[in-house]
Amino acid sequence: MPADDLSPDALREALRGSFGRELQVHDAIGSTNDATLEWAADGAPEGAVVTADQQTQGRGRWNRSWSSPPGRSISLSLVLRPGSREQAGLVTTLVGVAAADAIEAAAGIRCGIKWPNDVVAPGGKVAGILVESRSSGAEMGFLVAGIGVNVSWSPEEMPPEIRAGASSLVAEGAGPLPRYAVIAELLDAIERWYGRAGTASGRAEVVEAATVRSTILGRAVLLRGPDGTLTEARAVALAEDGALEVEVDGARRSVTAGEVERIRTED
Ligand code: BT5
Repeated sequence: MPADDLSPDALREALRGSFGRELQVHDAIGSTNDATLEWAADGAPEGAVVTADQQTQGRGRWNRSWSSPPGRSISLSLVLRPGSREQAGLVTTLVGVAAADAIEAAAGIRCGIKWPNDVVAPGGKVAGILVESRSSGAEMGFLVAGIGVNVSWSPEEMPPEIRAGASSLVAEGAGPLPRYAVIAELLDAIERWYGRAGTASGRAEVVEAATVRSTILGRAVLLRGPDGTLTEARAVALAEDGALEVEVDGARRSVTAGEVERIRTED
């Protein structure tokens, strides 16, 4: 049986939109993204959600692991069936904006977004996003958006290698928070931002909201490419498609994959 604050009935009652109406709540699971990718391949509709009290094989990007201990965090994955490539391309960006909005609404904590997929509170990363697909070729397929949120995981309980960069909602000062309430807020926010990303003017709003929350724009950064290459750059802007525009030695470049760290030089 899932923990009380993940009761499917409480969660269903708290939902406001259509996302989450198709719902699986597990006690323990390998990765909610894996289960959702399979379910989507079997025809799960847009908005179908898999969540779990804990993951035993939670994944980050590039085969890194994501920790989700029992009772302490939200592990949630959602099926999306975007109507256009433009909407699909903005999913990581809009889920980040939605997660920051939901955390602010549910817990009163102001979060920034560290491009492309980290939601950071003043004390560290409180949520991470992993968007995956299994479709190939020209056909528009489905996406699975996975989100992990540290809710009541206290830094003292975290392994040292995670504690250095991580925080949780309760550690940032939120009162006791039932996870179903945060999930309902999250799904509502994702549904709204995803809907906006269906139009060109709405996509501009997504990029504007992500720009306002960015922790790196205007800063000197170290870019790490998917192949591990490191480049010093200045983060300049977010493009319409969610790419990061940077300047390297005075030349403008668009970065679509990788990660960034701020460098404390002249900033
Ligand atoms: C992410 O990867 O931030 C994406 C995390 C996505 C997790 C969700 S949970 C539901 C769904 N099911 C899954 O299996 N995954 C998704 P990345 O940017 O690669 O960050 C991973 C790094 O963050 C790790 O190498 C650790 O250093 C650190 N980390 C691991 N667990 C963490 C946690 N709970 N809180 C903060 N940092 C963590």
